[in-house]
Amino acid sequence: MVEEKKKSADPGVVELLEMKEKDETFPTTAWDRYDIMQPQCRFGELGICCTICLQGPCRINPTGKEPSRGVCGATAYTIVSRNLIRKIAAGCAAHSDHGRHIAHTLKALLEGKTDAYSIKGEEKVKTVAKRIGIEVEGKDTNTLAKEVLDMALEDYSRHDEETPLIWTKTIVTPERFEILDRCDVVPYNIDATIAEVMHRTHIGVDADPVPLIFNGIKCAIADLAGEHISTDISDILFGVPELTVTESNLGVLKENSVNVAMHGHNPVLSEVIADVAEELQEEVTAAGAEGINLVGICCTGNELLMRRGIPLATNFASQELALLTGVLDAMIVDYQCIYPSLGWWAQCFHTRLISTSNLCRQTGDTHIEFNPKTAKEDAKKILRLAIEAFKNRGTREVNIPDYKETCVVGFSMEQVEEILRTQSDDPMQYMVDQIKEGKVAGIAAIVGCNNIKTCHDEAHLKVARELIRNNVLIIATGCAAGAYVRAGLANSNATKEIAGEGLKEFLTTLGKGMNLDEPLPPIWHMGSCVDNSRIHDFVTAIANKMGVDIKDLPVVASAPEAMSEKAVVIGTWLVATGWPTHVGILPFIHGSDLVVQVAENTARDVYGGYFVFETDADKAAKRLVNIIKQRRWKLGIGTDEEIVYANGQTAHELFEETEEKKATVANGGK
Ligand code: SF4
Ligand code: MSK
Repeated sequence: MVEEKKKSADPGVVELLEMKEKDETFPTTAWDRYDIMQPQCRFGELGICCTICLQGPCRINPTGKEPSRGVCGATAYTIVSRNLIRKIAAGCAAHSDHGRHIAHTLKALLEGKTDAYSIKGEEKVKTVAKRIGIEVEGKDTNTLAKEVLDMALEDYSRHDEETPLIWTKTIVTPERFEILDRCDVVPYNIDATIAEVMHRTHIGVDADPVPLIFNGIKCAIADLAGEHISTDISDILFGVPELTVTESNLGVLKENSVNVAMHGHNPVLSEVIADVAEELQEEVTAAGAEGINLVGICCTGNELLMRRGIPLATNFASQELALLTGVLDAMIVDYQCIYPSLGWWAQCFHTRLISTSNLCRQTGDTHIEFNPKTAKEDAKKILRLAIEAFKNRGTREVNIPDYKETCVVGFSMEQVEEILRTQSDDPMQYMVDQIKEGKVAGIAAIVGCNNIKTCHDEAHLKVARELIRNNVLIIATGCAAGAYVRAGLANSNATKEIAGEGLKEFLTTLGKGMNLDEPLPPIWHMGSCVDNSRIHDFVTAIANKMGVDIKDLPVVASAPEAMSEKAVVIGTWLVATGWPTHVGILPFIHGSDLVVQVAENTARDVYGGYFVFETDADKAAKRLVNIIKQRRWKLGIGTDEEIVYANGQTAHELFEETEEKKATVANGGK
């Protein structure tokens, strides 16, 4: 008998899925549809199907037999590279458009066109202004914010090709900027870079995989800028996240409340919803409910969790199941990672699916277009729909899984510095010392999505646990962070139960420094997808303090359950800024050995970062621990413990062999 594949590591999700199996009237879940989809197209998986022009679809025979070229003559490496960098461009477009929308909201505020917002991050205005070279002295907050805004918008619209993006030049180490500049991958305009990828990949333009991939890398650097702009301006508008203790998982839904889930990525509307919810208490009471219970899903959820302690109900893969509880009265969606199935799921329940961006309409939705000028009225209108839906719940069975975990969140860069400052006037030096002493062996950024191809959340948990045991501090964002807060890995118990001795000591000392009775968690939740900029800033600050580059630091990145095009672009800039980056789902590039070689090896020579493709989470975790040990050793801070690879070769031997090869190449092969 074939053993059924485990669907989720979250017991609440498993409980709901089992319940769903018993009732055929429920709509299909992503897991059902994945099964129905089998077998998935092998050409697509390998990235060797091309639909760029209408002469296609063309697909290349991966065995080397005909067809070896598309109708136009494109080979596998051209097709794979073009498909890949179009994904990068799509990811960059999503992040940077999000940044633009936040910037436009700040613009509306500064022009007096909305009363729904204020500048909550006054200090952040100054720090961003200083970083990008604006004179701060003698200027009031609004004047400075306007100057920051103008420079941010200029990064989307500059025409001088010689001037690099401000949000690239001012956020990377000097050495990294030089590497990027040397490789000609420093963008001058975010939108123009996306356009360049789309142009270059049009039929009959670039067929050479090397410039194609370099163009993809340039677009990924533009993406990092777009993400950073999103984070900076969100912090300016909504405040910089601070340590907050709250709870997460489906058990945060409340039977007797009006439950409203906010799902997507952009906090511009959800922040206003949170602001006005209490104003409707009378209407809520009249409807027979105890209150409005706001919860989050995916990255809008992460934004609300970080800034307001609003609980995260669930993450990407399990979004449909929030409706299955029978108590979700409204699901408010902005954009990105919204399953198109939610429209018909909502029709099967009493839940109102409310779309708020004309970019992201759903069949079966109620659309209330969000407008900064009418944000408060829009927010109330939406909440009143939820109250109406509560009244119409009827007699449907309530199934709220009894699972929720305490989580400590809010690890913005500013908060991290404040925590470290409890130990030293030079916070980053303290962090560097902890790394040098080996209490913190290294840092792992675990990011990205869920992917239905693998057991929901399981790879996130496996990779993190192994790293934590090995004294690696985890910084997390997106649905990876969503997995940790729901599974109880983002609290002090996780430190006490699984952290290695050095890491435990470090986190306990910091907990005491913050006047807490408990250690800090071993996983520092840094926010949403765009907040990978915080991850970049933290590690860049360490690199700058050490006087090295990220490529020299004992750091690794991992997207154990990567799914979206945004994950592809994030992985690409991580590699291009020096991170060894594990991906637990095979991207669609294995139809070209050349492209795989570039991702796994050539990238390492050029950028110091490289991809590690490994679908087995246990193996991946061990490899990541080894990479950290190896980098420590190369930096001269390693212990005497030797790293031995599966082939019996030691790290010292491998290093010497690599150096020898480099010398031979430099000698012209002699
Ligand atoms: Fe086929 Fe070339 Fe058109 Fe792609 S661009 S669909 S390979 S003819
Ligand atoms: S929501 S992009 S599934 S992290 Fe940011 Fe989660 Fe990935 Fe969407």
